[in-house]
Amino acid sequence: MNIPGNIITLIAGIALTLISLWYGQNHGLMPIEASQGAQDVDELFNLMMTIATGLFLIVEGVIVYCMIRFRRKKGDQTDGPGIEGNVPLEIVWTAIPTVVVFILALYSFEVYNNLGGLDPETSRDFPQEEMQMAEGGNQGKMVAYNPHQGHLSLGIGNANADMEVDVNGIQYAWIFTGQDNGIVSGELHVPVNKRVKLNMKAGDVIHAFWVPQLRLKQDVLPGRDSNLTFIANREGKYPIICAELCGPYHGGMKTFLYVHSEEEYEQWVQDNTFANAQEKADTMASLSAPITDESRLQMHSHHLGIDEDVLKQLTIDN
Ligand SMILES: [Cu+2]
Repeated sequence: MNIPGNIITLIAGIALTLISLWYGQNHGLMPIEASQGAQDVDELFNLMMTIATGLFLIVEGVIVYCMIRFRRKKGDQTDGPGIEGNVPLEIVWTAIPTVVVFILALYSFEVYNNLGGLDPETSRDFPQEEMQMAEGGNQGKMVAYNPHQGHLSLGIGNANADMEVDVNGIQYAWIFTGQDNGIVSGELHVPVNKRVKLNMKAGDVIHAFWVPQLRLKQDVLPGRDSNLTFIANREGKYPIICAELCGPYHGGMKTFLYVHSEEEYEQWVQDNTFANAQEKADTMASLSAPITDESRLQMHSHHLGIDEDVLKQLTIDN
């Protein structure tokens, strides 16, 4: 039976589409989603995987087919036919990638926008404020641009948040300071389903704050504040990784994000507020107590083997 070429091409096309669609949804490459917005990112990634799978199968399929179909016959030393130029084919393989790139560009723009990446204050890299100075009547105007207005920011989401945490990235740790509770910690603790805004800065070199489960990554640059706003919607413990080679111990620069239930978070705040306050009180007490000659002597007398009576005599004689 001789099946027409068109039918074979059609069947191969359908099979290719089905395989690509299935693998695009079932690649299992992503960790669990722990934030609102993670799903948008994954849908974009799945679309890219679907297209990439299709392209891979076409390219590899053609190679394998040609290897078998056009294999050199034994004893055949002749050259193949010289084929050159095929305008329709060139139009097709230029047009298809162009369309694919356009779709991905628009779609990724949309996802970035939905995540809050196109917040006017966040997205505009150099806010330019015109400063116009009239020079003597209408002789002319001098226009000055001030590229750094102080509110220059990088990152995703600048909207009002339920809580804000200051993040300092230094070689080789992340330091988190809660803005409303003042708790300083080497780990990030947040309540579930609350909008959290991270105000991030780098203390020395460039770092990158990355939590794969939130599908968020942001460079942290010295001298330029950046921020990340997210809503973690799944309780758990997720790795925070520095994704910028920042020095010899870069690999050790990791910690964890803890997403707590409301009550658990309150408990954590209480526990740490108490610990912090106690520490502060102790420090304050030892700093505020005046050190007199007597108390200093008393401190050292212990080591010198002088007892209380001798000490009293010494200080009174003095
Ligand atoms: Cu780092």
